[in-house]
Amino acid sequence: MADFRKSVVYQIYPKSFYDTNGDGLGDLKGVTEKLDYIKELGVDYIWMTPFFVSPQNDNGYDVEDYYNIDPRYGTMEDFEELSREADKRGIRLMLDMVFNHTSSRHEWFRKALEGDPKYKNYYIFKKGKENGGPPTNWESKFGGNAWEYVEKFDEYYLHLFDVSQPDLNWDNEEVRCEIQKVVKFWMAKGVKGFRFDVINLISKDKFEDDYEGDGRRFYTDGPNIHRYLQELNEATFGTDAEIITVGEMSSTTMENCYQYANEDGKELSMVFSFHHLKVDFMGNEKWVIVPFDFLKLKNILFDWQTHMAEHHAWNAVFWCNHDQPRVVSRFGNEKKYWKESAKMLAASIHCLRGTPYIYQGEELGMTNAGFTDISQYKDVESLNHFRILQEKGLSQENAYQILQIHSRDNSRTPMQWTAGENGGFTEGKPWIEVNKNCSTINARAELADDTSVFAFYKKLVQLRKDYDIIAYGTFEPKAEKNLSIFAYKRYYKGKELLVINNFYGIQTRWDAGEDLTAYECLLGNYDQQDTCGTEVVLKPYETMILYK
Ligand code: TEU
Ligand code: CA
Repeated sequence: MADFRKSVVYQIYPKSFYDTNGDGLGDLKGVTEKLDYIKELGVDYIWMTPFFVSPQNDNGYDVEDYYNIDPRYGTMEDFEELSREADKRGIRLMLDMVFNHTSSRHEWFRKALEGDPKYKNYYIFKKGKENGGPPTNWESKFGGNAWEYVEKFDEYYLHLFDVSQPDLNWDNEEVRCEIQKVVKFWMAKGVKGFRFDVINLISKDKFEDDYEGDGRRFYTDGPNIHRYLQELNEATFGTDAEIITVGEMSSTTMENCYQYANEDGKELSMVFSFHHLKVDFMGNEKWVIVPFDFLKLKNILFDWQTHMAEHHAWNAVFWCNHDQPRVVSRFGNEKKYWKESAKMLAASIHCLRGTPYIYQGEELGMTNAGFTDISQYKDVESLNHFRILQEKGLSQENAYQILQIHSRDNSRTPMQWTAGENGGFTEGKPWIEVNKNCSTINARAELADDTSVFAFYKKLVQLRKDYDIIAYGTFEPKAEKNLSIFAYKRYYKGKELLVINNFYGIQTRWDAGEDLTAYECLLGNYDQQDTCGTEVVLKPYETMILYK
């Protein structure tokens, strides 16, 4: 049986992974072709972001048909081939299910707009305020009000994301049955994992104006959320012990995650939470430039580590995904200590208690996009906020600086396979520009170099297989107040693991408070570890995984 605690998941954004037919878009055949590469890394699961039929306003997170594959990505035969080939290599597939909303082109929404009452009740239509204007002041995550007016009904529909992504009405039992059907369909195809997109937003509470925020407190971790998840679990994936699930939890609370990801298995296997990735925001506002708050980052991760364990709940641990900037550009130093910091960040997260996720290209140390012109950006959120920032009075130059740091396109530039044209991603014109640094950062070069970032990730994945302490050990925070060191211990069956990371480019000294000579170093990013008695001197961005 699959033990998700001993597994590592590799995330693929198919559009930017590998293009086999020269149309500039990655495709399913491209994933199949690169399976040996993924196998080489040693991961157990591939999470594929949505490849279902979609107008692609939000790169597939706007699903038009849950049962069919977007022809741009390939055919059902291509999917079945991918599934078979992955299986041969012992790799399982995890699909990305977007059930908070559909595309406005989904048949259900089209029928709703035609006035069919059955389908209108699949979505959330409301009258506006008596004095005019939308039902509530809630904001869409992609900017602007979250309600769209439909003249024909003199009503508004809710869209927490783009206007082309109407929210489904989970309070309608028929909707919940439709969702169950979709999950069962893909289970029957042999899928062994599901990631559920913004799943904690499906149960809406009161439809009231929010005078304190953007409305999220009225729909996040809502009143029926646990009931709906338990129901979905019982009716679908809960019947197959081999299936693993992860919920993407937007602005969630830890208390709710104790239940979402409890080992009682009633809801999900694990959760993505994002609090540690808001340490370079101002509150919830991401369209600002502030240096990341290291102490906050550390405290948040340590809190989740400690309390989730106390409540028998399991984390997904990660730095990167298709919505986040590249971690080496964000918390590392891509210019001066690119390799050192990429490895340090990898080790610091992979030895935590949780299932690690690697986002395509992270294992190569890929960096932010470096785009300088709006024509290079493709993401709906980036394009909207570029406009909104300037409407708020920011200069264009300023708006560009913010995008360069926070845009989701930073992680969506194509995989860098070779130093050749377009990084070997496509023989056509890529849908989004390839990062120029593919000449030095690319898979071919790194596969041939046993000191590469790739080689380091591969070792980390293997360590999880070789040392049960990484998967099962208890967690203890260290150096909590230290301003540059991120250190922790794990304990399991009389063994101890001590992970020490320097998050900065300045050498630093730390007293571990215990004899370090008793440890052996399992993995580090420098040839030599400078320890003496209880003291260690950490070089710039140094990491060491010590074991006794
Ligand atoms: O993202 C959920 C989400 O709210 C964010 O990660 C979002 O991109 C960010 O808060 C905006 O600042 C999921 C998907 O991962 C994302 O790609 C989709 O766009 C979104 O849901 C809608 O389906
Ligand atoms: Ca293609």
